[in-house]
Formats: sequence, C-alpha cells, structure tokens
Amino acid sequence: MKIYFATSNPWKYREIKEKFNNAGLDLGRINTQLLELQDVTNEEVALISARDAFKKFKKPLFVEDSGIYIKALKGFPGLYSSFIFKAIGLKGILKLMENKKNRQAEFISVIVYKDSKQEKVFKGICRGSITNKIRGRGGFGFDPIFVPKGYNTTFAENYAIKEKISHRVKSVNKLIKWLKNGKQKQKSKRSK
Ligand code: ITT
Repeated sequence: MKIYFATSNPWKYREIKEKFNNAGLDLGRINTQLLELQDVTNEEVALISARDAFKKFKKPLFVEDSGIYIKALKGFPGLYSSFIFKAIGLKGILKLMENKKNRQAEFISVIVYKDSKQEKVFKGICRGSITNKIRGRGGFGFDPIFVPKGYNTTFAENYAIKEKISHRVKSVNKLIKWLKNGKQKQKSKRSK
C-alpha cells in the first residue's frame, strides 16, 4: 500500500524517500502547509487551556494566555514568552535587539471564559516599544523592557500606568463588562 509523507519541505521528502526506496517501499508526497504548534495563536492556546481546566474542575472559570510580540524579531517570543523569559531572560532579548532600529512591540492578552453553557474569548492589546536596557523593578516578565506607546517610562518603572492601560486590563475589562451584561440579561429574562 502506498503511503504519503505530508510536508512542505522537499529536502525532508528527498531524504526520507531515498530510505523508503532502499527498503523497497513506495512513498508519495502530499505537498502541504501543515498546522504546526508554532502557528497556533494565543486564542487557540487559551481555548485549549480553558477546556482542559473546565473538564478537570467543572466550575465556571477563565484562563488568560499572554505574550509579547516584537516586530523586528517577526513576532518572537510571542506564544513562547514564558519559556523564552526563563531561557534567555531580558538580557537575551536585548541582545537579540542590539542594533535593531525598529523597536516596536505589543503585548497580547487573551482571556477565555468557560462554563457548562458557553465559551467566550476576550482580547486586549497594548502597543509600545522595547528599551535598550533594563529599566525599573516593578511588575514581572518583560515589564522592565517595555515602554507603552505615548509614555517614556517602562511598565516596571511606572506600574500605575500599567494598571490603567495594559493588554490585561483591556481583556479583563471586556470580560467584566460581559459578565455584568450577562447578569442583567438573566435578570430581565426572569422578570418577563
Ligand atoms: P499561566 O499559568 O496563567 O499560564 P504564565 O506566566 O505561564 O501563567 P503565559 O503562558 O500566558 O502565562 O505566559 C505569558 C508570559 O508572557 C509571561 O510569563 C511573561 O513572561 C510574558 N508576559 C505576559 N504578560 C506580561 C506582562 O503584563 N508583563 C510582562 N510580561 C508579560
């Protein structure tokens, strides 16, 4: 029976095809762009986490998945923010950003709420730029190297600003608004 290697990479196909030929096996190729973990978005990650948590805990809950996307690094570290922060830290990011003129970056926060009836996604984005050095002691993660647009202090230098304008403030505000509206709707349904 002929089987197929689904790959967008002709080199990989050639290397494996040869092994199949030598073994007397028939191999075909499906030339396709595969869904890979690296293409997954914060939304998809948060949905998977929320479904998994709900399955385990069976309580109305939400999860939040976030990350920082740096333009000059084609969106890196993005989905891998937590891992990269632990692996190379702020110094590692600043090293990658050495000599980069375009310092634009954005934080993304995605909240997924889930209960037995519904699943809802809320997103918040905060645009800004990456500093040349580590500045400030407040906050966590990438806060000491991120200056939000319209300001000149990092989130770590001015945490009060972060509490007003961050990606997370935006996503959670949407969640809260929705929860409150939901309650209002339920009330009005009952009173009918
Ligand atoms: P969970 O258990 O909720 O998943 P986590 O920290 O692992 O916690 P994520 O997987 O969403 O969360 O990773 C997000 C990473 O992105 C986080 O660990 C930071 O390194 C970075 N990050 C996200 N929001 C940030 C913020 O507001 N300030 C600084 N860094 C942030």
